[in-house]
Amino acid sequence: MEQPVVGILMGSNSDYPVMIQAGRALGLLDVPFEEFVMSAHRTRERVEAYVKEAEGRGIKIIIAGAGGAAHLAGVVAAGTTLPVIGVPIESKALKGMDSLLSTVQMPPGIPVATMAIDGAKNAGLMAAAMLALSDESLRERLKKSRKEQSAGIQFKPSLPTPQGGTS
Ligand code: RP5
Repeated sequence: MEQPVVGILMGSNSDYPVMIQAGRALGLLDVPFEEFVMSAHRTRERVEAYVKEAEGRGIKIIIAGAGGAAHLAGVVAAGTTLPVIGVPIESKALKGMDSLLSTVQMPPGIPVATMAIDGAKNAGLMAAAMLALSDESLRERLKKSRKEQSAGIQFKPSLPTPQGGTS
């Protein structure tokens, strides 16, 4: 198996239905990744241990998704100079506004590149775009997938078109 270059972390198993999208996006572009559940609050030591050795194992980018008082991405970013992409997960009480603000409002000095609420797919694509800066073959795969995406955007009427109408 290829050495993972992207680490996908999430605060809880309940985040997985969203965070799976990051892995799917990377997988479709043949970018090797690894995924773990660990929480800035509930398993702080696990997060610290992961962050400490990630770079040495060849990880180049970390994606961190969490909901509520979402500190995971910030805590990860505090422990490494690897780029960290944050995914605020939609929460029950505040619909993800808590997660978004907790992730995006990093004080100057420790950046977290924050995606939209539940924006895990874009997190995967952003990681791929960063890696593509120094990987020509990945850059070509990314361009091809953009072209395919564009070709798939077409008007598909869900209601009968009025007579004489064109689409
Ligand atoms: C956060 O709390 C997790 O990232 C998750 O989004 C949220 C709720 O976790 P569970 O109570 O579902 O485990 O730490």
